[in-house]
Amino acid sequence: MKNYVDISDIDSIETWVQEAISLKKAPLEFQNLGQGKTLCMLFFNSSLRTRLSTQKAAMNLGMNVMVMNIGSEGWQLEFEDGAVMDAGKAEHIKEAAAVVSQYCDVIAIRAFANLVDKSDDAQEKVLNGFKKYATVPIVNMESATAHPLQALADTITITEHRKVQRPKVVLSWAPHPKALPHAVANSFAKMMQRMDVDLSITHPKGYELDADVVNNVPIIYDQEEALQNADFVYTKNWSSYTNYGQVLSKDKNWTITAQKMKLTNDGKFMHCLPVRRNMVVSDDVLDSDQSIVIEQANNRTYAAQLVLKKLIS
Ligand code: AN0
Ligand code: CP
Repeated sequence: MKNYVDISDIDSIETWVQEAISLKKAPLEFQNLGQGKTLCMLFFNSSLRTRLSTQKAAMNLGMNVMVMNIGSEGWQLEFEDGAVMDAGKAEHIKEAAAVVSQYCDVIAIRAFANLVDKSDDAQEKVLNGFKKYATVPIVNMESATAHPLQALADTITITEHRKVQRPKVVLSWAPHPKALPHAVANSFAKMMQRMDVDLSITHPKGYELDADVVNNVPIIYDQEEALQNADFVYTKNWSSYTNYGQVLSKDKNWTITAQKMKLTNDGKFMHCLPVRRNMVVSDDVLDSDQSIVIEQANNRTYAAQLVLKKLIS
């Protein structure tokens, strides 16, 4: 594997999940592997989990870590080929990516969707710019359209908590006051299609995800019908994909409540976090034993550790 930018970079999910679970049992087993190697994490957006779990993962492998909030502290980058740089942008991605590559062995990047122009976001200019011009491996820490480290942690978590071989997994939209990206939902939906699970998606009309992500997965517009007998309820807000980046509904009838969780098969509640309490999910669910969100966040470390281990081995 040259880079980890999408879940399509995973050759065998089953093997990866087992390898990650082994790392979780003995996190320091490869603490000499990263000796003298450096991870550089570049953030164009905020983060709690991704930043700390990826740093922890690198430290468990004995790597050095450099972190830069490049979006707020770096030079403004130009991504267009042949641009005449006579306006605000001070540095071209060609130099920036090549220069960062001089200082480290792996570059990890977070660069969210702008949610203004669909085709612009689909081009993944930041991630692909680094991929093209860096001379070291690239890790996606959530790009415009994908969050593959989250999806890997999610699949580890489901494997650990499943009570049947083929659990019923429901991806449910929930309300949120702000327009959020599709990346988490995209990578989760694609990941579940590669797993032995019975996946369905529920959301209000107008919130259909990219057809290339959904494929043949059933969409159920009635949330309560979708939740029947679910083993895992993966909740996430996203903005409209059709009316790109728009918030079409903040309907709290879609909030996940303890009452709704009663429809499930004693199902587990999942969310990538950060989560808005009593908007996306009610306190009584998040504070109950049905919630596995903290374990999900814990597994971010082992997902990142596995990816870094493969990239530096
Ligand atoms: C981001 C999102 O929805 O993509 C990051 C989630 C990991 N969430 C927020 O901006 C609240
Ligand atoms: N789930 C996740 O990626 O969280 P952060 O945005 O805090 O990194």
